[in-house]
Amino acid sequence: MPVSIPGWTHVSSGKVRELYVSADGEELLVVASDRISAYDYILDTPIPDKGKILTQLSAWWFEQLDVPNHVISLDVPAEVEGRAMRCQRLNMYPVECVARGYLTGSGLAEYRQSGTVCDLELPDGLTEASRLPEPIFTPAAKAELGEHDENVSFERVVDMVGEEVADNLRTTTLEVYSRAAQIARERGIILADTKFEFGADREGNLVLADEVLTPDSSRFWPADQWVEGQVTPSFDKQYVRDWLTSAESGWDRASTPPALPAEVVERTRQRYVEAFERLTGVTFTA
Ligand code: Q0Q
Repeated sequence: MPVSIPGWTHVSSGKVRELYVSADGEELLVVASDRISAYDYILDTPIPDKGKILTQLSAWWFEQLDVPNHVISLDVPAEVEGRAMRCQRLNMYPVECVARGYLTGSGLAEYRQSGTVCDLELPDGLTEASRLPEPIFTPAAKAELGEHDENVSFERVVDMVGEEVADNLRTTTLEVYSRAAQIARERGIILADTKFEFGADREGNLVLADEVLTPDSSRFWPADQWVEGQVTPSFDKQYVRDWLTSAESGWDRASTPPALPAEVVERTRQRYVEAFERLTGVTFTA
């Protein structure tokens, strides 16, 4: 049950986040919980401070990026101190704006099926974790909670939002991804792909929204563990994935996963702290 926050009305739950609207309807409070998902399940065991770490990371990225964004303030109600952002309410575009610099996941599956991703021709001979010749825009239509988004062509996006906005979504997505990937790579982290969400303000300007460039909205890989052709370990979730698929967990992969051992929780928390500190250069304080 989402926490009750005086002056704010809860309006929506994501897998690991909650959304509230202000009394005047003009502001949103985006709250990050300590929940973690793996293998499309929301695990029963929280990762302490995960919501705070990812909110502070997202806020840092918004400051690094020279793009209009929806963040108003980190001055939020005490109930969600450190794990929420007050944001400008926008008219959201129904498009998950994904940028990929490397081929994996649904992009790789589509490529193996058709040689294309979102109708984009790619070179022959690509494999798991191949670095793409240049980053690509691979939009998806938003799915209901719990369902996978559906990769769509650029032409489909044009049909959804019009050519000018579609062009702007693609250009801005690729520019922001490339800048962020450069910053991350300088710090030993590969930003394999990421998902942005955009909205329009009252004047129709494109505004970057949601969370940005966190391990929940992106694939973060340790650069020193990347080997083309092999599944690269997730910077943040590999301990959880490895334990869940180990004999020790006894998980059958068909039901809700078991509670995580304290050691897996602590090592996973440390990975979020490490990602935050390596990227931002700031020491995380809970
Ligand atoms: C908006 N969401 C995401 C979500 C459930 C977050 C609507 N600035 C905005 C934003 C943002 N960010 C949204 N709507 C209007 N203006 C974001 C998917 C969903 C919990 C947290 N949904």
